[in-house]
Amino acid sequence: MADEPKRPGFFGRLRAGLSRSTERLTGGITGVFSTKRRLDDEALEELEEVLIMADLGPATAAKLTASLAREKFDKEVTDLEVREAFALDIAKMLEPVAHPLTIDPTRKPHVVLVAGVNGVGKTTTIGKLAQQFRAEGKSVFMAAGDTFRAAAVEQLQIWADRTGAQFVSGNHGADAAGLAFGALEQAKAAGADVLLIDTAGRLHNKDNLMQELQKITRVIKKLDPEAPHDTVLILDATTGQNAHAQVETFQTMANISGLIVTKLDGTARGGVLVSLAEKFGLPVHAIGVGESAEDMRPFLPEDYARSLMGLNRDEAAPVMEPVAEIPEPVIAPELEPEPVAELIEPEPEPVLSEPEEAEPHPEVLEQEPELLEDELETQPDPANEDKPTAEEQSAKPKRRLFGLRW
Ligand SMILES: Nc1nc2c(ncn2[C@@H]2O[C@H](COP(=O)(O)OP(=O)(O)O)[C@@H](O)[C@H]2O)c(=O)[nH]1
Ligand SMILES: [Mg+2]
Repeated sequence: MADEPKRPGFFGRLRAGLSRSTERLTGGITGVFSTKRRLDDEALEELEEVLIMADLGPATAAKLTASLAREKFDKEVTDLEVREAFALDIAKMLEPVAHPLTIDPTRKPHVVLVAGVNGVGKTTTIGKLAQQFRAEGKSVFMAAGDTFRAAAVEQLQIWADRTGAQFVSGNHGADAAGLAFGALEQAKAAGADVLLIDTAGRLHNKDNLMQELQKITRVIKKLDPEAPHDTVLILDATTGQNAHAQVETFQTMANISGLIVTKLDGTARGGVLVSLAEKFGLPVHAIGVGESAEDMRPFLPEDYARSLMGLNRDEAAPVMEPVAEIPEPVIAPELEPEPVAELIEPEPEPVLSEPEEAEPHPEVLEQEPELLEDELETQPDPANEDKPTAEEQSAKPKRRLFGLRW
């Protein structure tokens, strides 16, 4: 994969994937600078709004406009100059978090635990990772740890067959930690390079989910005290700022070591990656820009920033042609995201202080087959996905005078 970014068309694919995000941003900026205009407080404020509406978050938006003001306040600027300046600053913000998922060849296997809410793309990402590692000549094991969803097990099996990975699964509802333990035993015995562990994104409640993730970690440590070597949280970019709540919640459950952000092709919310980088500073290993094995890109900050701002890769010239619309991704109904109510709107009190936590974790989880009511909750209307939420609307910057604000 190291050479892949140089392949012709790679940047074009990223541009196409990010087109909806790019359109929202460049459309907004061009709206502010339809003609050459002096960069005054009003223009800065309008720019800040554009950035917030494109999911960069209020803090990042304020930083970007403040930096622009330092350079160009009171000067005549064009939308191209503004986009160039933003792209430069965004690339700088993203630089510290861009870390590919590196497999340590001395570990046999290097264990990667994959976590995240249902529907964010965990299983698909495991397939894409397996494809990448197999192409590098590595031997890969997969553990189907989402044992309650038959479709999830079958889906992973298909990826294993497709990529030539070894597949380890259990009976319906089998204990995920036991399964992971068995998979690690087998992978060790086979001298495999990588073990990818899929997990459930939804159990009966957040405590069950936390216990399961913690138990998987605890149990595999019996075979390898350093495992899992990576615990990767998968985030769906279409959830916008809710991704922040998911990072916070999962950080209380597991020692999240890095992120992979998926579905950047299906959303105008690509700016969320910048706000995630700014807020959490967690490594971003890769991004998903489509459903197929080839649609995972290493995360390259400059390419990402320039794509987002509708700029070509290496030169300052803008891409003048309108960004092509790409079709909505087709999501199989049974695999549609099921956002978890308490993950999307985390309760104010910390997870660990909840009363159930006082009890020791049972070694074997008591898992009931029934779904809880909140599991049947439906997804927020995807048609509204690109519309700013009330919260985002209220995050609009307040008008202040130059000198106080910038
Ligand atoms: N457009 C698009 N779809 C994706 C991407 N990653 C995953 N998906 C789709 O999202 C749906 C849910 O993915 P899945 O891997 O089953 O999520 P999981 O529940 O977290 O394991 C599937 O239809 C995937 O094909 C991506 O980067 N782009
Ligand atoms: Mg899955």
